[in-house]
Amino acid sequence: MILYDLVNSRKTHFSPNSWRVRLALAHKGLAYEVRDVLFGDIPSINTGGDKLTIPTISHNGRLVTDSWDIVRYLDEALPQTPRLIAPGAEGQVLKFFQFWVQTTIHGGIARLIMRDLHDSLDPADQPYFRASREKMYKQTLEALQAGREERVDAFRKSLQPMRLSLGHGPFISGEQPGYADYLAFGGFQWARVSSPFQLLAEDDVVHAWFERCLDLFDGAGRREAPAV
Ligand SMILES: N[C@@H](CCC(=O)N[C@@H](CS)C(=O)NCC(=O)O)C(=O)O
Repeated sequence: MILYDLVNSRKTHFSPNSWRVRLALAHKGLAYEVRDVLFGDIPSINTGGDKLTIPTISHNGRLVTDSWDIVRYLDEALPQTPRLIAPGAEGQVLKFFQFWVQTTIHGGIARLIMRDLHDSLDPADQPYFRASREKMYKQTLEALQAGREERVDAFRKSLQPMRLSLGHGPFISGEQPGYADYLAFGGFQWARVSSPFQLLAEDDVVHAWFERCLDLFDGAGRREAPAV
């Protein structure tokens, strides 16, 4: 199995959508080889076919892109490994949680660290990243990140559903971590390796949960050095 993953100028893996798949692969006990790419390399992964995004995996000669589709594919193709997305309604609720992560966690974090993230990228990727993200957010990266010290409290408040959930166990998924944890983890790991900005207060249960997640699978997340 090959995982195509983005690296920044420090060769650190920062993609939030890849981190959820990395922990899913570890949860399933699957070995894989990582192919480091820059944003500019993504079109060369699949010259003939559809446009891919990161993460993409190659398994038995087949390319699978999109984190949700990758985990579903692994659940189906390797049924002897622990299943991460339940069939039916339960899986649909997990998909809803993915949308919450995308809008509240990724959307909130982007408005706090996007300029730092840009600066952490390989210089070859920076012009593309700036142009595409400024088009997406309809403002400069500097304007997007401005005033973050005053805005971080609102972001922390928006995480209240996680706090309520973590009142029932060490992980969002309960006593043991599951795909909901890996979905949320990806966003915080993205911030951790891309920006020195302190997103979470140290006495927040979300902070304690994130530290627990960094320790999972022999510290797979912690091995990636934080931004300084
Ligand atoms: N729905 C996709 C989103 C993947 C995605 O947007 N990945 C980003 C990197 S984190 C990407 O490949 N961006 C390509 C680009 O901006 O050109 C998933 O969850 O895998």
